[in-house]
Amino acid sequence: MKIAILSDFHFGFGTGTEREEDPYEAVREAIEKAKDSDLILLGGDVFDTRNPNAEVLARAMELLVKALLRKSGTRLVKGLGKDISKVSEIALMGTPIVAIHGTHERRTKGLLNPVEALEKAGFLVYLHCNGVVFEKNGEKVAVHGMSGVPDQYAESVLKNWNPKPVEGFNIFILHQSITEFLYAPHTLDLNILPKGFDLYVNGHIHEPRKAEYSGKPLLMTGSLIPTQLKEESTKPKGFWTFETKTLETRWIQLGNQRKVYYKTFENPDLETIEREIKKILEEEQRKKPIVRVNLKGKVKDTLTSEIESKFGDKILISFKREVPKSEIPTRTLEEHKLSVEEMGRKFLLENLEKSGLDPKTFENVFELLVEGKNEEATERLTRMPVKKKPKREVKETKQTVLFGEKAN
Ligand SMILES: [Mn+2]
Repeated sequence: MKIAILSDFHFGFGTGTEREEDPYEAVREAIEKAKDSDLILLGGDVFDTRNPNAEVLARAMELLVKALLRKSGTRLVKGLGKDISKVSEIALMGTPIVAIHGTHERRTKGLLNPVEALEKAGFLVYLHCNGVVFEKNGEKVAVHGMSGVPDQYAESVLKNWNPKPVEGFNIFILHQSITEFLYAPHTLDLNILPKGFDLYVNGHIHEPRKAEYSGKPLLMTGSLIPTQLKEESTKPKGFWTFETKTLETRWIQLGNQRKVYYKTFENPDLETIEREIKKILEEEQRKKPIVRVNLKGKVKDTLTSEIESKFGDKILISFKREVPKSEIPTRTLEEHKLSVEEMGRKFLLENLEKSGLDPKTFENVFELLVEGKNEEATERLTRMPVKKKPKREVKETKQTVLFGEKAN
């Protein structure tokens, strides 16, 4: 079978900005270019938020249905820990789409995440710690999927699930920060992944890469649009196709993309930056390019606004100013790439930690609060064990003792 492997569409990213259309345009092109595939795999972060609005949902469905309307001859024959009688016939009438949810769509237990919602509506087959087997012309392909879980729990979730390859070609798909490929506070050691599968696929990491795990190909899907702007984000976006019989792996690059530039300047003056931006504008640009400007050292206060007013209509510019550690970091909301909801989540986590409450439970509590389920949230909070001595209190005690000694 020929399998198209795509991920991290982030539908809804950039809503209300000039980049609003980017995820839809990228996915439209990708689905068009994947038209000869027998099966489509989505590695999570289909949506940018856990509660996409009606506009975003409608546009996502409009694009996904294009694959469902394409005949493929691929049949769903078996569920592996999944009741396939609940999968809609609509999802299986053309080229089937199998998806897991990512970090951006994760919701607390009992609440429907948007990828699951798409399964219910008949647009795809959703996996989380289960699998499905497809068949075409006598060839069987099994997809085993683990949706995104907080990285610190990934190992125990995997252990509980304990997936095993079955007859046919076996694909293992997940959405985690894997140590070798991404820096994050908690990462997953690649070696805890189960062995014996024929192909490993991981979403989440926005820079595509082909690697190996226990002698088998491991594909980092990469995203279809750049979200956080890093040096690696300057590489063109695209997706993978994989041929199960020949193991042929191909990278399909998208054509109609916004170029991304990442420039660092040390003690810059306006002219130096202007010269660089003009060079960018001389290159062929189908869409307004994204330029990330990193400023180091001495920077005139008015510099960024001067550049904005000169080039703001020709490029999408994003400044990052590196400040010495002694200064207070001036990170903006935009730089954190946090929505208001994410900020709320962050504040609640910080407050829980300060109160000596177990922050591991914070996600559930926040979700319940967002849903207006205040009673349940209170109940969970009161059930949480309080740590014996929060670190902060210990420090304060020491300081008091010191002060007392001096006073004496
Ligand atoms: Mn992502």
